[in-house]
Amino acid sequence: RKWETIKEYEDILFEFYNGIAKITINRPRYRNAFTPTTTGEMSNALTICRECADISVVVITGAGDKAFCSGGDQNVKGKGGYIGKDGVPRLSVLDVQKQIRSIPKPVIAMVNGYAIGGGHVLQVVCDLSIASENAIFGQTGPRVGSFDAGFGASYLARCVGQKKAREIWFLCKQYNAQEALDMGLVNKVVPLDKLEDEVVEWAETMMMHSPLALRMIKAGLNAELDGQSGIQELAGDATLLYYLTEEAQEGKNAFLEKRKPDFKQFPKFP
Ligand code: 2NE
Repeated sequence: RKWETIKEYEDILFEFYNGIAKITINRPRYRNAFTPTTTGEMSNALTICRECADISVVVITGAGDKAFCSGGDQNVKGKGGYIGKDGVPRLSVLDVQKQIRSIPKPVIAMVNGYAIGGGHVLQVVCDLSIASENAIFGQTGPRVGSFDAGFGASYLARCVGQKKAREIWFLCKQYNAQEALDMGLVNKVVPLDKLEDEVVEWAETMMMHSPLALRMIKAGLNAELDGQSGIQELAGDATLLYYLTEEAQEGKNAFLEKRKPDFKQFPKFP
């Protein structure tokens, strides 16, 4: 399988193969911990994934065979957030989480090792997670002076249940891939050397299905949980579909032609 580089970055690899864009956090020296540079680049890549019609499925993973992502890089954690090259503290991984959730295409976490702390939350917010047998999952926040009370708590609880989510956060234990599968944290576990094949197979299966149907079901599943912002996403998709109709075009045409619109010509479905 030949992955082609979409764009060169400092901290991530961004590659394309057969409709699939792969974002790889490329800091194996630090178990793929992220800095503001890493998350800024991920945001940029995800924006490209959203805009590019050739990209149908997004895969997020980590370089090497030890870690998916170990969360925020503790070397640059300062007062108020993670300090970037501009000296400003930020929590920009939250923007990455929001993008993963709102991009109207399936996002698969290819969990190839440790998914810990903010790295664990990243796999939680992906639509699907496929893990290798050596993957290890867990939160560390309360042990290292951090927490993610957003998607990292509420969506986690939706996946594994309230009791288990509280256990994961309060005790900061680590869980192996089989335990993760059993509690509904991931969709499937495969040997490490089969991981990418499995992920590509899942992506190719989804690519045979209607992209608009996948988009609407993702928005619907999110809307149930995301309050007004989730409804806004779903409503935006409804508007997109409405704009594809002759009925919506008639309103605009009538305005531009300075006449009364004739909406009676369009069928009203029961
Ligand atoms: C990931 C884990 C369990 C791996 O353990 P192991 O034994 O396989 O590797 P080791 O020796 O701990 O790590 C290898 C090197 O990577 C660095 C280590 O310091 C070590 O460096 P050297 O000793 O060789 O110099 N490294 C690993 N993770 C790092 C990190 N996150 N930042 C900087 N350097 C890191 C084990 O390494 C581990 O537990 N890592 C820390 C996990 C963690 O606590 N992450 C932060 C959680 S908070 C967060 O991510 C967050 C949030 O809660 C809310 C918003 C945003 C972020």
